[in-house]
Amino acid sequence: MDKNEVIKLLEELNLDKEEYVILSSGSALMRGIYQKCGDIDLAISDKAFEYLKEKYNLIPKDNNWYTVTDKIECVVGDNPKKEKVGDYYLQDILEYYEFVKSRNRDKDKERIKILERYIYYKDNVQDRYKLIEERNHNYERFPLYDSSISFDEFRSNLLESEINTILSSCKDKEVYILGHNNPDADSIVSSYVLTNILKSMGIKAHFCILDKNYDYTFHDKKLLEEKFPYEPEIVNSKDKYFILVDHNDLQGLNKEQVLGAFDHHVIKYEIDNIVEIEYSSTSLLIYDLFKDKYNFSEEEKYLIALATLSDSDYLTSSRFTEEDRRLFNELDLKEDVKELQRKYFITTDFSLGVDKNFEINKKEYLRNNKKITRIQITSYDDNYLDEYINKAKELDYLLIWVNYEDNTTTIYYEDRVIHLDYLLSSTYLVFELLEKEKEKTRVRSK
Ligand SMILES: [Mn+2]
Repeated sequence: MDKNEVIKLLEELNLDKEEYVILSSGSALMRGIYQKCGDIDLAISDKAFEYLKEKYNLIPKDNNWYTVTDKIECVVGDNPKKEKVGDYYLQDILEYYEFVKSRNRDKDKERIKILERYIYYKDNVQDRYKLIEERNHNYERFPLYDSSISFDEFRSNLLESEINTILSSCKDKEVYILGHNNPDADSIVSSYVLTNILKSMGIKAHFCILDKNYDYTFHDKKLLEEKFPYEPEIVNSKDKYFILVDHNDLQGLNKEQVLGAFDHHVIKYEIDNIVEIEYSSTSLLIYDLFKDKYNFSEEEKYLIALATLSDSDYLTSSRFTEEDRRLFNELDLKEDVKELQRKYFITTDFSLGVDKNFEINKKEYLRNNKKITRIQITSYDDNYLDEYINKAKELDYLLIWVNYEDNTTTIYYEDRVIHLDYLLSSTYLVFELLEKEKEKTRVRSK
């Protein structure tokens, strides 16, 4: 069953939502961690039990468990730790995680990994985005975690083990550190700096790009040409091992070739070992992870600062949090940010025409199993906005139009135009916003 099927089943059951908690794999499914589950387990109250007894032929099993239908089982009198997510109470995710671990089944290994990532990622994002929420209106990003268990130790252990797994898999190998297609400053600097860090640990690391589709993106071409004095090795991907930076999808590589990834984008679940944390740049993430273990040179810090400027739209992006600012300040950039922005922040070149700009600015995303193509336009006015909305309408694309003069954002998606009085350049945050808006409309039309 997928999530919709489970919701349908629960609605048919017609129980008061206050009277039950969805357990086990169903709770992971409802959070979007799993795509499917076999059946649903519910912990129900005595009241719900009385109600179900009238309606169904409950078949008793061990320990107060009952079979309700071939798809639903329930337990009475169990009191699981719970969390409200959307309309439903779900079993606390840590409790479920401990349960899966305790089963100690080989086939659960993949699940455990997915759960660990979710737990780490969820809490982490929540912390960091609280700041953004306060700044940019109050739409909830994630359900609040109301557990009394502290995540801190759990998280740092998890992170440590993920890093160690990646590092130990590099032993006795030549490892190529690779940014994403059409690399930007963050990809290049992350790749360069991580290469240096790994080398200092005795790993044979190579700062590289691939021989195809690895022209520097036009956004950062000038910045890289003038400020970045190194040339990556241009390599063929055949028979090589890679560590990815600034992305975590395979982009044509084989899964076996990829030892791990350091990234600040949403996890795509295409590779196994990922250190993914929401920083405004991967370079800044790498700096924070290794600053106690590696002595960053002044030049490396300078490059990390530039990459962070580029990835955060010169510190204006909603991704640039207070925590990022604190780290950024440690880098001790001696140049004026505004001046750098004037020189290197390249907005969309409208002289290229709408067709060309749609071609070079598009990026594909997979969101809730749906492929979405998004176009991002940066500008200092809205002169061409209508023309670009029309084009997005024609192609059925998501358009994110960011105006850096007025600090406004216009979003077009599926026949809706949304104007925001703040900058929102992160596609991920735009998805969240759109889903929230859609949810609101759904509730209203009920
Ligand atoms: Mn980046």
